Amino acid sequence: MFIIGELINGMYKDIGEAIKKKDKAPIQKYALEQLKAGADALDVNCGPVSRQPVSDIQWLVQTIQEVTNKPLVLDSSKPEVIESGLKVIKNKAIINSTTADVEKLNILVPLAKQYQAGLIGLTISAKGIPQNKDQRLELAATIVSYCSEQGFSPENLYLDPIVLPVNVAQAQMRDILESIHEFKIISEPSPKTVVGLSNVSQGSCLRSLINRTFLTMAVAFGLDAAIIDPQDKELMDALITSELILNKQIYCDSYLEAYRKK
Ligand code: THG
Repeated sequence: MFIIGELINGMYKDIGEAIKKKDKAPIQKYALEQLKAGADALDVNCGPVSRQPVSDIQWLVQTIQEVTNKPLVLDSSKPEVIESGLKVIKNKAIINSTTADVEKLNILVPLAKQYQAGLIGLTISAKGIPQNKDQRLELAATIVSYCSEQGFSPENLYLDPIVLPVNVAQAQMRDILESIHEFKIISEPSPKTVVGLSNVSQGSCLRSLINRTFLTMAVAFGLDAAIIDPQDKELMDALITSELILNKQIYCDSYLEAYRKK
């Protein structure tokens, strides 16, 4: 599993404050702690309160790059914010995200090619969030065919079925999971799949249990990457164990420690 740490997000109070005050220490601390806990990449999101996201994202990218050369996942719904982040990036970039709308694809696919970046494609369009897996698959196929027409390989594309909170969209959970498998067979080579895991438990009690149960199930449906809190140790243990069960990790009595030492 390609693990993307979710914690550098202005929606968190301390990160939001640090961005406002341009205080590097908390940002660099969260970056290093997430990597130490097992993150392969870091999501970078200025959050809903940032008033100048175009410059804030540059400050975040530069601040994080001072302490790591791991990939950065530029998370914004605004293409101008993504482009601004790309201008200062030295690490590998993943664009988070495009939708299936041609206006967005027209901007973000060329940018991904220009910067040799990965691209997350949300299966959403101007018409809103799909209500079933047929609509999800149709939007996924739109994104894949646009990318292949532009010569952007599906191996650099991460399709996201958009995880909804279980407390409001319980009836959709099975479709979301099945979509993960369906996305993998759209093209050859396959696109990759990703989810923003913590969405599933927003507004619920027992958040950590819901997160790790959903992630374990998603692993069984073939999930490639996840935006998660890597500092949730029980979540990481469940993730490692689900990969063990699927024969993606070699068994030994101390497999959890063995995985973490890698
Ligand atoms: N897909 C993609 N990118 C995404 C998402 C997705 N980026 C953002 C988000 N969803 C993933 N990241 C988070 C980060 C935090 C939370 C959920 C998803 C979260 N935060 C607490 C909350 O809202 O309750 C904040 C608590 C606090 O303020 O301290 O749950 O789906 N491609």
